[in-house]
Amino acid sequence: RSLEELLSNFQFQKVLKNDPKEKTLVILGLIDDNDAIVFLEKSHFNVDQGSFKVGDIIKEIRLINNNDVYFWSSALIKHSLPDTPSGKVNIIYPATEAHIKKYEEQRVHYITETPEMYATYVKPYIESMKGDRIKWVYNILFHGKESETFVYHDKDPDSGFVLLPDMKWDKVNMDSLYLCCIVNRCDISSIRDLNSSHISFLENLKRKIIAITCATYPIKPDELRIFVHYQPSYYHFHIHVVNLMHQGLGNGIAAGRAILLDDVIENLKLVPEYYQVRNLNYFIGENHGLWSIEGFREENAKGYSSN
Ligand code: M7G
Repeated sequence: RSLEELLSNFQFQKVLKNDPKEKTLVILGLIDDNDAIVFLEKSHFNVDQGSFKVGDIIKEIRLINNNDVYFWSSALIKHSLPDTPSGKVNIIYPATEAHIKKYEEQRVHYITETPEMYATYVKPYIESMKGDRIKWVYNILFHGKESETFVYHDKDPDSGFVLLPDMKWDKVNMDSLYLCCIVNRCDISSIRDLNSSHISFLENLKRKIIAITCATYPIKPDELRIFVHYQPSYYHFHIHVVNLMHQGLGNGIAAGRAILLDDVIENLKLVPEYYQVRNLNYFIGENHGLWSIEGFREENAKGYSSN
């Protein structure tokens, strides 16, 4: 079904999140009795320094007030597709309970995950989150889905990967450049599976990601933030490649979520089993599957009572 058709059948149920800073709105609704999530994001400005004229982008303007040297107004900004979109609309349909929970406004909690907590609760949880939930990943890697947008595809089953535009990027605005690198190998679910035997694999990925990204887009190596998430939403190893200037990703680059790929490599060089032996600190929302596991919550709380 087409995007337009899905949107015209969308029946509003409730607002999941409305973020004034990010200028995003996430709404839950129904399409033919199935849950659907619509994610709306207002675009930021795409400025070409060479030819930018502020008058050209204002369609209508109304003064609110002025005082001394200060003028403030409401305005309608000119937009057109495909080069200057005014927004980005993502739909998840049909949406599962897990999707709804992920996007819903929720309280967050700080977690200190010990290796024991990982073995007892997190690893089994990760196993349960594979299968259908990462179907989109296998579609990309093995079934040609989105292949028309691939920036690069190395098919080697061990060292290979796909580099492609992330769903979060409008593919127009370089300031918000966002690529996703998904590795072909299926044996790394998260950083907990990495050890020193992966160093050359990761270094090779890093080198190629930078070379390819900078050869394809007008961006320099020192303008990229290359990182992984812990916890990620999807447990098949992938790397986020984002313009350093881009802050508008909610919690995506926050301390307690994002870990620089360089830091991962450095840590593995220092301690071969770094990600097996240490506690990992991060935050998760109350809707996260791990937070619903009583034993996991109790173990986490113990860490606080012993301080
Ligand atoms: P993550 O760290 O597992 O979770 O990253 P996050 O979504 O909480 O950041 C997965 C990344 O894959 C995110 O940056 C998503 O925007 C991106 N992504 C997710 N899906 C379902 C797709 C997809 O179908 N296609 C593409 N191109 N990117 C996706």
